[in-house]
Amino acid sequence: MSRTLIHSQSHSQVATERPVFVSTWNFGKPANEASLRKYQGGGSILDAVEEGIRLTEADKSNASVGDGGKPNAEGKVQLDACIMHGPGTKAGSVGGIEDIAHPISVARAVMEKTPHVMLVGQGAKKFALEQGFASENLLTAKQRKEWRAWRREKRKMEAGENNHDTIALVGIAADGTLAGGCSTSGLAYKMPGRVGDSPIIGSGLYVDNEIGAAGATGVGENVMRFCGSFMVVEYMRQGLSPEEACAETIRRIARLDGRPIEDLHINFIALNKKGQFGAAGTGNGFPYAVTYPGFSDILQS
Ligand code: SD4
Repeated sequence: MSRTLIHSQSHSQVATERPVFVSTWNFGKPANEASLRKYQGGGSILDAVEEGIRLTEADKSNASVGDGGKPNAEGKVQLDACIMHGPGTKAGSVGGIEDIAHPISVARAVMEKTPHVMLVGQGAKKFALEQGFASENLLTAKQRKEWRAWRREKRKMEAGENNHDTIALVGIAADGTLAGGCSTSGLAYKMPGRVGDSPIIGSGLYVDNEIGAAGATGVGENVMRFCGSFMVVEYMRQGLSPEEACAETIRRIARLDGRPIEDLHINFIALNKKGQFGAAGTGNGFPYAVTYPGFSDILQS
């Protein structure tokens, strides 16, 4: 197995100020900035994480998160999300929820208002409606048109096409409290009922308040079989830097999976308790966003 195909920085960088927000892809930057504003306005680190992800969910031009996301094979948008709060290792999650624009907030409500961690499908929607979330059609005209074209062609959507751009966003507060969230419409034109890694605690996201936090994006099937984000955090616990923990997780997944690393299409971000951050991915440079007071930019793993 080639190590050179894992794209990661040579050194994990460290934020000089708190709070710090780290998230996936270019669209992570405005999300991080919304998180920072929320925090600086008096919100908790959990409020901040939720706020940043809500910004991405509300962006109709983003075809892989929230409103405007690509639908499943039957033309229905089914969303996955989870949230974690470091103190007490609290978690909430929704899988395959329909017609609700902000699954991250439903996940938070599951965490805070039920004795459970995860609700799925109709049960998740029923709970959201009871909590006062509005039911709305999340399939935009553009996505409907593209889905119809896809259905006509009966084309298989290949992994690695522009069909999987989840937001995972993790943050650390001034007092060291960690939180994180993850939200996605999942793989485009997925089988109805298919749930990926994103709402699965330990796969699409993991937050350990003693060590750090990690999140994933890419082909969920290649993350959730390995508890990918949990693995990243465990490597940080063993002393690896965030960037090296992400890269080592990818190496281990590739070794166990057996396929060439470039066929896996997975990426991880990580942030440790010291404010060091890093990322790694299997593609040709994975953009991720880092924001803290006085700094906000998109970096390449
Ligand atoms: C999934 N991991 O449903 C998600 C998709 C994704 O970047 O991350 N896209 O498999």
